[in-house]
Amino acid sequence: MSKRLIESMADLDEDIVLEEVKALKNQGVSALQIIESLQEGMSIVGKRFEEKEYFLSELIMSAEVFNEASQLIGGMKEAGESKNGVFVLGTIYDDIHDIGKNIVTTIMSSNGFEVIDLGVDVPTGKFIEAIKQYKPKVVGISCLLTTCFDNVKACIQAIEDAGLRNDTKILVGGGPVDDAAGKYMRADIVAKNAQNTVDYCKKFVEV
Ligand code: B12
Repeated sequence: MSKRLIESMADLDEDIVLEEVKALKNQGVSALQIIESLQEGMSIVGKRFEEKEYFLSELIMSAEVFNEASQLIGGMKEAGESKNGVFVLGTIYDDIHDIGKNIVTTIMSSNGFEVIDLGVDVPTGKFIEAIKQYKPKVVGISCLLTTCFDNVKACIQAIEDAGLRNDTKILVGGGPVDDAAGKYMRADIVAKNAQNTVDYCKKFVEV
């Protein structure tokens, strides 16, 4: 990881962030490794927000800097040939965070999955409709707010009650979702980053 990139992202120093992303790219560092450092910087932004050193305006600013940096990174190929089946994903209702979900979308597309992105603040009914329509092997639910853990749990329960869980694995992800939260929500797997997501999904597709 790049200490300079982590720190400049945490300090919201856009010029240095962009300069460092360019430098890392020129050194041949992979898009996913650059994103890892940016994600680490975002965690520090989150901590400063919790500690009231940063406020909502800084959170908004962090999203802008991250998006600028992602555009520079490029290299995360857009949709390739979809040979691995369908992956449905969305951010759970009451949650509008979408940076991580969008990265997962791009990486999954470039790894041969047809991604149906339902967007943010997605109600349970929309997940259920999409599962009926697209019959995905894997469904992904993004959740960045601990206050939304119960929404994810309820959504997964509703998918199961609708008889749609037998052929579908459910992956959850997003900063605060750890293994204990995944167990509470009764998800099949918790994915910590986009590469994990690809690895798990490929395994599910193979079985
Ligand atoms: C940027 C940001 C925002 C931006 C979001 C902009 C956007 N377009 O997404 C804005 C300003 C809108 C925002 C708003 C709020 N936020 Co906010 N936000 C963040 C911040 C700083 C970074 C999130 C981020 O983008 N990280 C970078 C990405 C790349 O990482 P990621 O999302 O974790 O994704 C990776 C993995 O988790 C995984 N992944 C993610 N999703 C999925 C899904 C699947 C299916 C899979 C498999 C994998 C996967 O892969 C990704 C790539 O590796 C976090 C801090 C943090 N630690 O996360 C707080 C944070 C999530 N926010 C927080 C809060 C409190 C809020 C607000 C309530 C603030 C307020 N008072 O209004 C609102 C809520 C709005 C709402 N209803 O959703 C808290 C949540 C605390 C908690 N206990 O729940 C955090 C943790 C900050 C903190 N420490 O206090 N926020």
